[in-house]
Amino acid sequence: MSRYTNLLLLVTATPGALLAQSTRPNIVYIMTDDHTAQMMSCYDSRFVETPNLDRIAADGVRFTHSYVANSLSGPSRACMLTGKHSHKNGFTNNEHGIFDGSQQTMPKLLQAAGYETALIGKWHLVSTPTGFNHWEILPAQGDYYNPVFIHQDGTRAVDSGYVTRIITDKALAWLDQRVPSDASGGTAAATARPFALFIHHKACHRAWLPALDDLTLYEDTTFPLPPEFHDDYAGRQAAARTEMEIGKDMDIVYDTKMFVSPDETPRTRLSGSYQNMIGRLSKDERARYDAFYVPLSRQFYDEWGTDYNFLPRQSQSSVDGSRDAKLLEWKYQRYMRDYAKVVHALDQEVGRVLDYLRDHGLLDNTLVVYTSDQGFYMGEHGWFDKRFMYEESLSTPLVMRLPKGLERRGIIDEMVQNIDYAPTFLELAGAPVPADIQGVSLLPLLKGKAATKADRHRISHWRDAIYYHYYEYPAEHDVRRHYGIRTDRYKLIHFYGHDVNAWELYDLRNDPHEMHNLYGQPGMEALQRQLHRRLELLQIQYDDPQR
Ligand code: SGN
Ligand code: CA
Repeated sequence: MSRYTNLLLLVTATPGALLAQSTRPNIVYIMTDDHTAQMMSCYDSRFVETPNLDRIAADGVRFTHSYVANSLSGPSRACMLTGKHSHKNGFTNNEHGIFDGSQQTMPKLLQAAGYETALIGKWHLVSTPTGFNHWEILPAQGDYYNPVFIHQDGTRAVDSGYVTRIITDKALAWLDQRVPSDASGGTAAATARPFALFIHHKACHRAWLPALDDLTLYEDTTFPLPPEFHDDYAGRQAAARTEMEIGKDMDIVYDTKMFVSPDETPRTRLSGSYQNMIGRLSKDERARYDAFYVPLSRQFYDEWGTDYNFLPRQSQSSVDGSRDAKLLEWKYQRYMRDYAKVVHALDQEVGRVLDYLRDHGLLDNTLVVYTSDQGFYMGEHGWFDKRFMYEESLSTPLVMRLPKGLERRGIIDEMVQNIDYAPTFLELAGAPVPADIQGVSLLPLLKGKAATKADRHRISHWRDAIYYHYYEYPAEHDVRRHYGIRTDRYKLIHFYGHDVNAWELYDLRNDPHEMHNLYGQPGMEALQRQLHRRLELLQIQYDDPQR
């Protein structure tokens, strides 16, 4: 048992204290898919309101420099589960990866330390989950409407309703069966074993399908364009060659849902995959969906005609301010509105989890983590999707509500990464952190006044740079493979393989939107040398053979 856990027992074991308070802290880890900090009001007030997510930050801590190691679903999840970079856990990309479930993982180590573990929702690692006492997962990406779940006995069954709500229902049902109700009618006490519950949402992944109750939200909102929306990608080869522009790559039917119902004259190609998604709705549900979308689609095709090339191949930088520019902005507004609606449901469902924990006397003895598998572009550089080591998708939101004994509150500015969650949870559980885990425990940052001399030493020697490596190319969206280093001020990236071999260097203080690649510019020689050296040292430290 760690020194911290001993301290916790001492502090909380007052007469009459709930059983829950005298046990090791529970962990509720909520991870969403593609939810970016720009769309969370405690990070960015421009676009949406997320009162429940903000509640976690207001009562706890908010990390301002939180990053992933590989900005893609499966790889990010594998980093989180193992505390190791992709080249060490073996799951480098979604397309060809099968997670080796026989390897050491944090849930397994928590189990060995006496925790009961459960996983509900998106898994995306192909192999059967290991290390969980209970699991119910979506197959692959899963569906928004009436989704199928895979159960532990291997059976598959459809659950009726909207995926974000169903995942929450299942998570609360799991908690219910392990929290016996208190016969005296008072607050229920947890069973003696602490738990770690992993709630992995599908929201807000493409194609951003809202709950039917939320279809009309944000329809009166006109979202401001991000300043670098009309990026021309000058000096950035990989950025110029990607396929994630709202203008040329976002599909009118699949992404912005301008579907004309099959009983009408089909005036545009019908996206099969989109039909599969709304095809899951019951007749009545579909009527509600169509009541909102069909008039919008009619209006769209009336205005734009049916022979218009909705996917102009030219970069939006060459959009001339007339018809194309208008269509481009229209697509951006539809994208933002749909994404905002999906976030709304997410926020409400996270609120339900917080209320449940409060109502069952569990909140004070539970670490609640809210994060995403990566960030996302909301029109920055004219893009949607992620993958790049640029700020919007390298970052991931991270807020935590802390159990008693961890007294830190407010903003935490240190650079943290998703490989840090495993050692954090292990240290919190009083379990040893194996030496091959590459992340570092965040616990010293969370203790506040209770920080020991050793903790303060760890904080004053905190990492001053993070390492990143993305592998999925050739693949959808055409983002070239790259690795790089981010320090508090600079970023050095190497795009490699296939048709690209290019270095990029950014001064994040003077160029926060990463528009000016300084690599090879006069005067950059010394800085470049220094960053190359630091990058190499990180690759040696993490033992990445790709260097
Ligand atoms: C799907 C999406 C992509 C997305 C990947 C990876 N296309 O393939 O836009 O980048 O997932 O996302 S879709 O046509 O199926 O919507 S991840 O978050 O799972 O890594
Ligand atoms: Ca994702």
